[in-house]
Amino acid sequence: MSSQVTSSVELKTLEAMYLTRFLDEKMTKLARQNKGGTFHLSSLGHEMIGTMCGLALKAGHDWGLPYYRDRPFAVGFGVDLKEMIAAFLAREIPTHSGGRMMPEHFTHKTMHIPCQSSVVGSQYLQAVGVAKGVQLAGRDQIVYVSGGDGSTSQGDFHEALNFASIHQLKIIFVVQDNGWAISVPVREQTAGGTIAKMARGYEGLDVHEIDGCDFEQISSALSSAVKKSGPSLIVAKIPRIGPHSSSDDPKKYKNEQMQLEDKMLDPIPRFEDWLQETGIVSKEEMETLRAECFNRVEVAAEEADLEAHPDKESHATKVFQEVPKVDFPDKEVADTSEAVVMVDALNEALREEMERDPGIVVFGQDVARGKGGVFGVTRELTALFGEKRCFNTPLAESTIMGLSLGISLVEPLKPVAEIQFADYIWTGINQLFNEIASYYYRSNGQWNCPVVIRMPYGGYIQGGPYHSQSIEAFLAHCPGLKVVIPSNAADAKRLLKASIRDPNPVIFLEHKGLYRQRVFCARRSPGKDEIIPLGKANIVREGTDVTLVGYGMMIFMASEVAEKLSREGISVEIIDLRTVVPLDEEAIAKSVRKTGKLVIAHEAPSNCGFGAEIAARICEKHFAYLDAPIVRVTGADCPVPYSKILEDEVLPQTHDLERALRDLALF
Ligand SMILES: Cc1ncc(C[n+]2csc(CCOP(=O)(O)OP(=O)(O)O)c2C)c(N)n1
Repeated sequence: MSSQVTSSVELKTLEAMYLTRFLDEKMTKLARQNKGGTFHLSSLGHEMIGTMCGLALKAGHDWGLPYYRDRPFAVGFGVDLKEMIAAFLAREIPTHSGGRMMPEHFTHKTMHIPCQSSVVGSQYLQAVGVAKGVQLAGRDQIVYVSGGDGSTSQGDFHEALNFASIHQLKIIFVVQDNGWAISVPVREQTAGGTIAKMARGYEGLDVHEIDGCDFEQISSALSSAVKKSGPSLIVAKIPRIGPHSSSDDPKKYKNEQMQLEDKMLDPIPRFEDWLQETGIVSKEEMETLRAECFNRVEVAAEEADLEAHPDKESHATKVFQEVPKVDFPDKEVADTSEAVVMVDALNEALREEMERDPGIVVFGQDVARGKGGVFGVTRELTALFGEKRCFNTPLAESTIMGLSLGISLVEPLKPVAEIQFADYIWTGINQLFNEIASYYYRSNGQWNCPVVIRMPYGGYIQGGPYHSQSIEAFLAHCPGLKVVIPSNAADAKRLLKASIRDPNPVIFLEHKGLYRQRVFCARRSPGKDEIIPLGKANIVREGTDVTLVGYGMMIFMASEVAEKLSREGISVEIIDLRTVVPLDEEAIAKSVRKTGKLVIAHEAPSNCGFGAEIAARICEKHFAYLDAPIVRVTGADCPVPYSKILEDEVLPQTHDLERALRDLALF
């Protein structure tokens, strides 16, 4: 480095470190003044490693996913001071979250800072997703992600290193190891005392173990990581000076000597001494810079305080992004072509959409090449569209979900991921519920996650407890997710297309028992441009005596029953919801107004099942139209067992539906 350049980098670093320190001091004061923000996480001790990483990258070009203690990165990356303080005060500013997120969870779309959450460790897989997206899009951008030593105990951290190493992604992982996770010391957190030892096992990952308060060590590790085309991990040892947060008292777990030792390691005086000793910056220059930085923070705080608080009427807005209205004649077009089963209709939908939109990428376990998924839904997609657009992931559901989120942020990419069985989504549920679902809301509409997650679900195939679950009620309970369940081949194709074109996260549940069901489910294949808007139920059969509402397998079974009952003079109206979120409540209400009687059917257990939600809504708003109690026909409140004899007892059967419908009709 020439002395000219060196001097400029070092001065910029010092400036960013001062700004960070003064921000922390100001925020500590503001937290006591009841101006909107009360919770503060200081970055004292972390200033040098964070700011230097921010300064090494280009905001708006490269990507930053800094964790909550990494305000230094945000300052180095160039986030506006006023905006940071306004976010701290929970104000309604266009960037960040508009008061929806705690202030240290940075986000800024144009600067390429995706919306960070409170979940320790979840950022790593999202960053890997962004880096994979960058690689797929053929861009020359670097992805930075940071976390504390505690976060490396999360499985997501290891999944992220694994995926980044397999795919040789251009990503820099920075672990800011301050030796503590709140009150837990690193010896109780990490076998071997440092994550660097373990991480060296990931082939293709460069690991740098450095003193995170040493300018030269950071410069050297960073310049190597920035130049490398693959992944790097920098483990930077630093002190955490002071409490974990404004709610913590370090005296409960650090004695005075330990606290003093942390202070002695303060990177600011240490850097100042070094700059003076080397003659790069004089004492006077430093003093001038320090005073300037102090003033800039003071001015920014005054300006931030002028920003408005969020409008209380906006509290439940931006849960979903608006979808442009589609006008589709919801009628089957007469066609003589041969009927296709659901699995083929889904494969056609994927092929046609991938042809239409080159941004679509398909991934999951076993989805690629000859196998094409354990049910064959993604067959031939790799052959048709190449390895980049249909690829296998490791056997790790959290990876699939975090990857989906990250890739979806790299426009114009559109992830369509597969979870092999809905029963296995649980290890990925943190990324789905805590991250993907609320992304649009948390970022105040700055970012959306246009992901589609396909999952085979449901019983009646002797799949036992782990290949039979119907999980729609869990999913529907989480705000921000759309949940789609087709009951026949034509709907499956048109709904999958609608899901892919939707800007919101959509969970697409495919009933395994219907995949190859021909008698009831096969349909002529809909045309390329046919879609069904999500949230539009289908009147499968019109009737006047009793309404049956269901989805998936229940529609097939209820149709058989309704046919039989019609011969006894009982007229059943069947409503296939097709999507449980959004729910076509009006279609149900309209039918109940006509029949006065309602049976709700699903194979999931009754306790807190989706039927309870439908029943509650109808009772709340349409009670006056009911001529009889609402009846639920559901699975038993127990897991789905393997033996056919036991499974038949647990899952609703046609005779259960028949009894319920007949009894209610005669009520
Ligand atoms: C998944 C999860 N578990 C627990 C918490 C509560 N929590 C917040 S910060 C923290 C400690 C994190 O320590 P570390 O990763 O070392 O970072 P540091 O705060 O020391 O910088 C904990 C337990 C959380 N936010 N997320």
